[in-house]
Amino acid sequence: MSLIFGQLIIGPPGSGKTTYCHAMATFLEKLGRKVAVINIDPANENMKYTPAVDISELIKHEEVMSHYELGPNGALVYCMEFLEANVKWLITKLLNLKDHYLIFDCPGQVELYTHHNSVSAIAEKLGQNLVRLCSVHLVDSHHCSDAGKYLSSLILCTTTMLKLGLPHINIMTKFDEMKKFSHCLDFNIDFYTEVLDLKYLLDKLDEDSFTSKYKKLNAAFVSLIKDYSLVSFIPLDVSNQALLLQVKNAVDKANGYIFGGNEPQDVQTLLACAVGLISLNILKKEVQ
Ligand SMILES: Nc1nc2c(ncn2[C@@H]2O[C@H](COP(=O)(O)OP(=O)(O)OP(=O)(O)O)[C@@H](O)[C@H]2O)c(=O)[nH]1
Ligand SMILES: [Mg+2]
Repeated sequence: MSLIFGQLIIGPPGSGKTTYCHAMATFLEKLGRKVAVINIDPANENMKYTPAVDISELIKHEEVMSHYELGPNGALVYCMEFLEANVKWLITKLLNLKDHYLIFDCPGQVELYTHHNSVSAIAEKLGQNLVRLCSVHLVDSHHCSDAGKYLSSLILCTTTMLKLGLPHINIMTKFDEMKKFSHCLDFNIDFYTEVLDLKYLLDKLDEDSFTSKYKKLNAAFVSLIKDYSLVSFIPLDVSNQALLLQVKNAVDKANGYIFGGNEPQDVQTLLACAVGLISLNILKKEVQ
């Protein structure tokens, strides 16, 4: 039996998951890969891609809300539990896509990845059926503009990685937007993407009238993140081919796809990557 490889795209609401799924699928297709996007976000509205499998064929978010008189978050939890209970439905659909690379567009409710068990149970079941997944956790780069928000992103990433237990990549999305708030950045870009010495972040938290109230708590969080030392980010702007290539390479290593043989490389795409790399370096210089 052959393995199926893929990515589970997770992250807070609006972090860019659906946009990423479309951009990464298009990028991989240009490189010659056969890709299927699987939508498991029952509240997904504006999909630019056509999903090969859509959870709304199984259960509808609005119907759950009205039938059980639940709010949007409660209904999402119900839908994920329903998908877990009917995981065979999903597996049967995926087995028809054996020669495809899979990209899963997931809901943006972070508790599903930090506390609830259904998503990790579904991923585990897929793993038992030879689907090799890497979780790709998207965080909006806007969080770098505030020390407290950045710290909460680091905690979110660490908790999610530990809870899901999958090979994991963190992505800082909307990197093209960095220029807009570069005046609010306390450090250079590498500090945020490589999660450098967090002692400096603590100093910034102490300067803020709100976060300085929680000195001991901040220090405990920072020491936890340092002890696990699991978090770093790959920057991404979906319109930059070089950055998409960087993400693709990291994910291919993480889920083991690179060991599955060669794929044709489209020359135009590789050229666009080179141009993208130059524009990234220009952006980094502009922001610093
Ligand atoms: N400038 C910029 N905007 C982006 C990028 N990626 C996504 N966006 C924008 O971010 C907004 C949210 O994107 P979505 O893809 O809908 O985010 P999501 O995580 O799927 O959102 P939910 O499903 O509601 O949780 C949209 O307006 C996108 O156009 C990027 O790389 N650069
Ligand atoms: Mg979405």
